[in-house]
Amino acid sequence: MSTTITPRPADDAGPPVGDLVVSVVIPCLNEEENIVAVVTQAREALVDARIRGEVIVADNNSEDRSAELATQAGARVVHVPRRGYGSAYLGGFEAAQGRYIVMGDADLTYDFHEIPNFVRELDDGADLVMGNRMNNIQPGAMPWLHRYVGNPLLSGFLNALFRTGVRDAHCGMRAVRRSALPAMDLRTPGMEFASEMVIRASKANLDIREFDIQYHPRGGESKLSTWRDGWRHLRFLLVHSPTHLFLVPGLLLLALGVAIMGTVLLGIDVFGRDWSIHSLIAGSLATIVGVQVISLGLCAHAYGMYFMSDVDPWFDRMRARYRLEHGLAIGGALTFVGLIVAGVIVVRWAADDFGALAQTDLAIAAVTLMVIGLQIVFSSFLLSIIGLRRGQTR
Ligand SMILES: Nc1nc2c(ncn2[C@@H]2O[C@H](COP(=O)(O)OP(=O)(O)OP(=O)(O)O)[C@@H](O)[C@H]2O)c(=O)[nH]1
Ligand SMILES: [Mg+2]
Repeated sequence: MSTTITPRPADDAGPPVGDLVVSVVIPCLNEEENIVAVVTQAREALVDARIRGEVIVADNNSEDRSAELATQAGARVVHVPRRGYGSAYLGGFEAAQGRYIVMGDADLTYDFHEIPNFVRELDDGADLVMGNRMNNIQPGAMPWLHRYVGNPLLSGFLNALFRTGVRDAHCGMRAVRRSALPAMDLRTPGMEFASEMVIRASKANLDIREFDIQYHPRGGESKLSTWRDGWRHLRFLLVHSPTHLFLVPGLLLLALGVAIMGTVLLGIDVFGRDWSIHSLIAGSLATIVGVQVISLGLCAHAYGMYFMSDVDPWFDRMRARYRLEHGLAIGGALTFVGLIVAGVIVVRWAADDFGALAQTDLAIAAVTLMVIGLQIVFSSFLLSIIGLRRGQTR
């Protein structure tokens, strides 16, 4: 690489001029025990590797001397008013001037001498390069719960939903091509920022790579709250995947409901039992909830597409093929069939001289059809309304 060293004096807090290759961005909240060593190591790593770079510390008004010490150690300190790991990075990214951004914690858990390895991958065309800590965790570096439960479960769930191929999605040491950031459109303020980067890079079809790094015990106090931050990651995964949050459970419920109702209404013998009324009510409930949840999923997809530029190819194809009128026709037809079934009940009742009413099976079927028909009619309108903003109503 044809880069030159530009070591800066510790008291120079302004941005260096010229074409910078690497901006090391370090989020920092009350890390006065570590920050000098971390900034010094990052600067040394740049000098040793003859990479022209800068070190930025993104601080959220640390209550200790972190910001002052970071400046003294030669970092450019960016004060980010909004609290949070993600907010700190977003502020740091805005200030960064390098072609590449290398990210790492201010707690001595990562070795900034890895910088050239990240740069090599980026030079080779990668957009996002992830460290993978899981094969090299030093004793005492990661609690048992995080190592064997939290990280594998959350990374596994992330890959089940988004197929990113990244094995350690929460690794704090990573590097990104600065010009790839607009495509990633990052926005989350908290620790879930780590997941967001991986998911958005994958959705934007960026070149993501990963290699093994060491993970060392932390100096100072952890800012990670296992349950709160674990939940924030999980919540982020769920709300960014309407297919898995709504459509998969909705379709399963619908299939189950229809199967149960069909079995009872057609009098199919299962285990030689009479599965009558109670099963039918359960089947009806599953059918209605299933349709409702699917409708919510479609609306969530439409919202993602029109308001978040989050386009799922199959949803886009479906949107192109189906119009509001298709939904109204399907919903209207189901409601109509439900009304016919209800009419049959009334006719039979009349034929029985309005005697005792005992057509519960048919009544449940009629009500179910009418409910899901009306749900589909109104959900179709809602889907159409969500598209109004961009004049995409269909
Ligand atoms: N500016 C800023 N930095 C933060 C905030 N929360 C955490 N950090 C920094 O982000 C990095 C990651 O936080 P850590 O506490 O190390 O969390 P972790 O790496 O997931 O877990 P441990 O290293 O085990 O504590 C550290 O450098 C923190 O100082 C925040 O709200 N604002
Ligand atoms: Mg850390």
